[in-house]
Amino acid sequence: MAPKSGRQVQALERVLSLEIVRVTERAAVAAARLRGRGAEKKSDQAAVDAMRRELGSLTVDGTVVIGEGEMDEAPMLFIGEKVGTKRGPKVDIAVDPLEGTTLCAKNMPGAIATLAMAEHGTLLHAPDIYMDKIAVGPGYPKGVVDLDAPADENIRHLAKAKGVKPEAITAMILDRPRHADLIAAVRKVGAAVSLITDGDVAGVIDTADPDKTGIDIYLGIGGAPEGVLAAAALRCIGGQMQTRLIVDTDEKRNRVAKMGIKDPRKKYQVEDMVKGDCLFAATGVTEGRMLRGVRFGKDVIETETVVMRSVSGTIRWIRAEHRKLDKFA
Ligand code: VTB
Repeated sequence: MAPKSGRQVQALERVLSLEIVRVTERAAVAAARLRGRGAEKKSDQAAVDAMRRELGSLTVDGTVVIGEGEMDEAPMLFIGEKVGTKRGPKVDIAVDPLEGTTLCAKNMPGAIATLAMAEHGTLLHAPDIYMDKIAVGPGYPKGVVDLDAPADENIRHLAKAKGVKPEAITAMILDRPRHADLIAAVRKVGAAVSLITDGDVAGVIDTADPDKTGIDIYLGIGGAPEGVLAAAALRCIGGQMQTRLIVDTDEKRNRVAKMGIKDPRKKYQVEDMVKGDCLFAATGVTEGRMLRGVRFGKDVIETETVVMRSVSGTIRWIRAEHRKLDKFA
């Protein structure tokens, strides 16, 4: 097939940005039906099934590169699974059909259904292991913070660049014992720590709009798949993020190598995790700061989705009222 012109590709992409909204909407509604039921696995599976069904009708020749697991575990939406009608552009797809399964099971704020799509071969293929992360929003000089610098130094540099004292900086961190020293270091320099129980995709995105969210920096160790999804969002809205996979066993070294990663110690920037143009979408499952949760009315289901395009930097908030409810059956 003759290569498509830049304009054709852009047009396709524009259409796709609405199409991927449908995908995250479906997953969110499926998961939301099981909110607060204490059923992590069941709600995750419902989101996966719904997302997979909807991905099947997308006009793309897609490959899942961040998914629900590695091929030998044979889940749905496994890494390497082909999705779409195979007629459209060749794309890489990263999915987290239910980011925050625990949040959903407990009906706590912040569970989302999320997906990123990028030109084929441009998304980092990361296994489901831990990743060390640091992220700040747009408008700072490049390198204002560094994954390898001590937390107090990063907070001081960020405060200086923002023109405030460290006391005026708030860092978001996952509330885990592994972060005890990090939390102490951030507090020692005078900054505030905002702890979350789960959901660091939204946590990283929060840094993009500190005036609204009150979050200046994201720090700490979370999932690598979530890291790549967050990087796709930052590629669209701006901001800086550095990450490094935590490869501390031979088993992980093998999995990383199998994904084609040559240097497991590599420090990734946003541009290394998402090398080309991308789209990102997330729909709220439970109520959250970033997105409203799914609302079930008698004859209407309401969803709220954010969808972003890196090419234009446009961020759209799509509040949908669904009236043909059988599509969610
Ligand atoms: C991380 C984080 C996710 O789960 O994967 C976390 O990136 C799991 O951390 O956003 P633990 O293994 O310490 O529980 C989330 O918070 C939700 O999937």
